[in-house]
Amino acid sequence: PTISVIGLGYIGLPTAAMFASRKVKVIGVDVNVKAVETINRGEIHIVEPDLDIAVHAAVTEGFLHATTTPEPADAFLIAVPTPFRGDDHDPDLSYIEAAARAIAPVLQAGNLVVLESTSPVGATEQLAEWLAAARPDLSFPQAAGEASDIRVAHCPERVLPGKVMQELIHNDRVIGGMTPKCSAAAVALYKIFVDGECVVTNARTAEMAKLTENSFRDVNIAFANELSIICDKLDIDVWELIALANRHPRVNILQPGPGVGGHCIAVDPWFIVSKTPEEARLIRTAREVNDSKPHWVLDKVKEAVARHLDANPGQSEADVTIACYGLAFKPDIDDLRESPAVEIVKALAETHPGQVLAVEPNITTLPPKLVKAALVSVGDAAHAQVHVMLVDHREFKDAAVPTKSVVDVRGVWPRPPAVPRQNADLALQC
Ligand code: SAJ
Repeated sequence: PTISVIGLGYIGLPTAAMFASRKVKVIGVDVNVKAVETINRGEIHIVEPDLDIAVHAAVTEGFLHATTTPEPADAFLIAVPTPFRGDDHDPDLSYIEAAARAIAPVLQAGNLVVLESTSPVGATEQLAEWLAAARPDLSFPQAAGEASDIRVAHCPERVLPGKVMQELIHNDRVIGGMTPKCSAAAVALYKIFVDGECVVTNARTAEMAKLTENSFRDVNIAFANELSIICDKLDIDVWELIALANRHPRVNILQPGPGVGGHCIAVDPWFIVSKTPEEARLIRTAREVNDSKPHWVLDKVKEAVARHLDANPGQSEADVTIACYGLAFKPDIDDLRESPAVEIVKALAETHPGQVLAVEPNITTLPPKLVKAALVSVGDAAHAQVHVMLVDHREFKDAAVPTKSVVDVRGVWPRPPAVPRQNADLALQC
């Protein structure tokens, strides 16, 4: 078969390369001319381990080529962004709609169209309607159900950035066709490279399954983040607490951090909330807890600066240098997009009168929004008066531990062991 992948980003390009690696002809389509040119040179415009080798091989062996205009194919995979709009967090399906309109003119009877983008419940049905509207003179969907000439299915991507090339092959896939024949066609397609099981359901359940996976993680991270705030107030080491609680055979608490970043976990739960605002109370609250964590971290840094000034009466805020460790949205990657650490450093650099240093071993230049901060090495940050650990990159675990005022939101630096509290009243009672 010939497979067309619409959207050559973090999901579409690895998926296109994966089909091509199985000697299937792949046409990659993207509106970004630069990305198309880069791929056609056998290079990549995004960072993902092993993707460069796969794309280079696919292009040089002639199995993958990229273009800005869709061409006829047997199957079309749509992997475009699905962000949310404004303060209401309503899903923005305009990229899916644009993809539907773009492929409609080249669709032929018997083609399969798979929506891979993470989508709110009902989006696959909506996609089918957009396709039908763009092909009014053709049979679909006048011939509805199994008689329709185009097969439509949802198969959400579930790969972890940083491990995309392995997870694409080994993860199970949830496949929700508009009809059983649509599901069967999609299973046959994914079986070309997927080793995991392809589990069939309907389109709405497949949509909700993906949203549920990321909401589950968001709710659990919110639990850890809330615990860290509670423990700070109660003078308890949250890292020790979680390690102790996790010794229970049925408890598995995640790790607190500066907040939740990335392009999925901080977005997808809103797709559930926006469809069912009255019912999705826990899911909404988890989002709010995680979104508010960077503000709490900023307050902690301000307290650390104030403590330093109390101990050094001759100094002013302008004399205090703050070193921040980590900018990426999670450890050991270079991806700074939607990163709570970036938001924290940006806010500090814009409000703190002294110097703000950023240590991020995975990048060589700071993004424009951090112009007021300076990118330095771990060693060059040692002289700072306040040290803020934001992302537990492996480089920081072996580096010298700062002895001065610290705010450690990832539990990297050693902390004093818990000792019995000296409490005179309690001692008397004993
Ligand atoms: N985080 C914590 N504490 C933890 C775990 C994560 O604070 O214990 C933070 C990370 O630092 C990061 C954010 O959460 O800021 C998200 O990181 P992540 O590693 O949990 O997930 P992503 O966004 O890289 O990828 C997720 C994955 N979903 C699940 O694990 C359920 C991935 O499988 C999905 O394919 C991806 O979202 C997606 O594209 O939807």
